[in-house]
Amino acid sequence: MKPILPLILVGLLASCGADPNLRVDTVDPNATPETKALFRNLDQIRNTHVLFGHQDDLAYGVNWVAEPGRSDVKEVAGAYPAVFGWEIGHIELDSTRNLDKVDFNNMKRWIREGFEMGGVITISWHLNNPVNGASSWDKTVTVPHILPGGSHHDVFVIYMDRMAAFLGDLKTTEGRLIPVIFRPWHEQTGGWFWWGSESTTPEAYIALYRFTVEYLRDTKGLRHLLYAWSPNSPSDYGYENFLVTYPGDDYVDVMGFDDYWSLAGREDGVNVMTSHLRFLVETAEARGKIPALTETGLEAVRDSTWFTRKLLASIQADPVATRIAYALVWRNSNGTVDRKDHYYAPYPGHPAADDFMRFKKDPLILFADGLPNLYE
Ligand code: BMA
Repeated sequence: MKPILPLILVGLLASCGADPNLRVDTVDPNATPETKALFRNLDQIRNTHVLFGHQDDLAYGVNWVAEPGRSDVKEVAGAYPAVFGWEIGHIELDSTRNLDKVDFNNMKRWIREGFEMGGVITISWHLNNPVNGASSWDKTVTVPHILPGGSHHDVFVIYMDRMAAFLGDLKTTEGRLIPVIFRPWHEQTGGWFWWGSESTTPEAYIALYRFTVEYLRDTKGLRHLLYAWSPNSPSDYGYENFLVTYPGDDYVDVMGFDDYWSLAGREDGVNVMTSHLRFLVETAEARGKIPALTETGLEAVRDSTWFTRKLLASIQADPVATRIAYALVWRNSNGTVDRKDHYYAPYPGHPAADDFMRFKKDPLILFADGLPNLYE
């Protein structure tokens, strides 16, 4: 007789991926109770749902800027996103607005609003180059000069201090710190940022990432951060190289990648994305990390069924792939004050609006209106 039960058990364990002896804790062992709860709850909820996220959702949309309560996502789908992405590039310059002209005081308020809706806050940082003042999209070799002992370390520390002050000021009206998934140094396997593959070695990159975590956690004592690490799409470098720039299990809570390419029209795109997500989930689970599709989208949503037939289809095609915690699409730039046709969620009247409503209704997908309490 075949040993059916043990096989089922082995199968179950394998499907959960993780080593049963794995210690699963946050990078910051002293994180606030709400931050630890967010980590645990994201890890739970991903077994049954995928949270939908949108960058800069409350700040502006394709046809409006800074109007209270507005959100392109809500105006099409009837609910706010479950994950709110924000960008703090230029906080390091002491600027009042970020690199996309979003006022930082407004951003703090919108972050509070998103949190009070029960949503998840994640923050990226396209900071300027501390050595030459150029933008993030500068390829000068920089990282060795800003690490401890480097010629521009002091400038970098000023940048970090300003950034940390902003993060430390994200509080509820009662003064409780709002948990944040901080996602610095993203897309480093792409060659376009000064911390990217054309300008750093994996060793320097890892040192930079670790310095950042240690500075925020140990020097600044910030207790409300989860740390996300997200290289580019594995299509760029192959699965075998995914962990080459991984800062290590002690430095990462959320493991993801940014992928705008797989679902941008190639014939086999859905299969490619499914395979990437499956790989991501298995890799993250084996390390006790939370897998997430940290950035994706199709610019101007040029395919009217992209949300169901590309994004949702690629997640649903494999039960392992469905165990990502969230998928976030990028911002809906306002064409009059910012880039034209640079938007990733539909707005009312857009050809992809109906499909986006179908996406919202799928039982797998959660927007803010369907969230349980993630902070308890
Ligand atoms: C990029 C683009 C830029 C923007 C940056 C930071 O991918 O959207 O226009 O400045 O993100 O938000």
